Amino acid sequence: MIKEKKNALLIVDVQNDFCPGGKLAVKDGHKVIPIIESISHKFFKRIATQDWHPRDHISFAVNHRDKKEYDLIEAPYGKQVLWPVHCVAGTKGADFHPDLDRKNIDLIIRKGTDRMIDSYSTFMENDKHTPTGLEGYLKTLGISRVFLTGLATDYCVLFSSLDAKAKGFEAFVIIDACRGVNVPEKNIEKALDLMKKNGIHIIESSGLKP
Ligand code: VGL
Ligand code: ZN
Repeated sequence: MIKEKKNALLIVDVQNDFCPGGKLAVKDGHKVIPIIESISHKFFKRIATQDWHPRDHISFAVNHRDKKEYDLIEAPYGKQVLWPVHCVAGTKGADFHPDLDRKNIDLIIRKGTDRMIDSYSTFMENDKHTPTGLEGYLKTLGISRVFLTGLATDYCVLFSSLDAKAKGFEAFVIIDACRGVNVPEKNIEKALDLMKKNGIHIIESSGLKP
């Protein structure tokens, strides 16, 4: 029933650097993988995203003098958190986690590839102006409902869900298939509030139709 042509699964940034042992590890990040694998077959299209930065990327603290990790800077497009070096294009840290089954992925979208712009959302870069192309892919295929999973709940999943909704899709966050950074404190809680306020559905994988 759920494998209707209007439903797509978005697998956000399930990459080595966001999993335990990685450069920007999300607690229990790898635990989303068996859940994603268990529901993947229910979807018409499965899109995976990769955070994919050049080494001199604006979001890396080491690229700013007198700044440290998790400081905020004023970028040309607004506030930007400074991160440890992570997901450098072409490195092992940027690869999908080895347990994620690539054969079930229909499309890969890479984001954060411009040195001067970070990209949390898989639809639009942080300048809120530069598209990734995902909207066109989904709309061309007649997809109207986006189900989100992956890392991190309070960054890329949050901003992707908000943009999905803003672009006219119905958005569902499969919460047991997501894990968050939770920096600053209570950030995951705030993210969930913001999702709900914006009409994004928060569901459990067990609630999906067989
Ligand atoms: C992400 C921080 C920096 C994410 C990406 O995938 O949520 N978070 N880059
Ligand atoms: Zn990043």
